[in-house]
Amino acid sequence: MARSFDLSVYLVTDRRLCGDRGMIETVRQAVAGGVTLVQLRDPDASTRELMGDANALQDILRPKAIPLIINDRVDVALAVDADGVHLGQDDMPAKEARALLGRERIVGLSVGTMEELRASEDSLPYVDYVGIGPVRGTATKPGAGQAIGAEGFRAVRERIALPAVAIGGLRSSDAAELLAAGASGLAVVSAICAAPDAAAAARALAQALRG
Ligand code: TZP
Ligand code: MG
Repeated sequence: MARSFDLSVYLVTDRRLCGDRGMIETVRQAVAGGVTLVQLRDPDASTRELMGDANALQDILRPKAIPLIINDRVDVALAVDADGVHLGQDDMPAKEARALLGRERIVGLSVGTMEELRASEDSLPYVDYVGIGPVRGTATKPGAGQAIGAEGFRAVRERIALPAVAIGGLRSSDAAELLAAGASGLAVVSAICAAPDAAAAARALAQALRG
């Protein structure tokens, strides 16, 4: 369906965690370390800020053919010609997002619990991958819900016939357990954004995921 993508080292941005280095420079360094996909996530940004950030990220990511996914905002993804969107349970339903974005773009969906899985049944045919979590406790997203652990990840993952990325409180040391539970990769915010050396943090994840 969509263009090819690699979920293994999936960076979700949070500019509040990037410090003086800034979000764009953090992504530049993380890309040098081996990030395979970037999701621009900034619920507090204005539409203009989001578009500006997306354009700046595309300058870094396009030459390396690393997809840029926009969190929530189908309109922004279209306006900047991003590679796709990542939708939460309260965002635009995947069916409508797919109709707007076309077959080529990537549509991801967050599914954290069995209840959310049931609620997603109509959406999954329009989705390319799912994000499952929070696997561990996380301070990055207040209200992310109860941590489900690797076993909770596996239980949801087994019921979805799509690639799945694990998210929430994850570090490179979690890679082996989650790969064994069926993850295609780890989606991280603080493990890279809050790391003093974002390139080294991304490299450690890439190495752990390669096994
Ligand atoms: N969705 C579920 S948990 C989460 C998001 C965006 C935040 C994960 O952040 P961190 O810092 O990797 O725990
Ligand atoms: Mg959302």
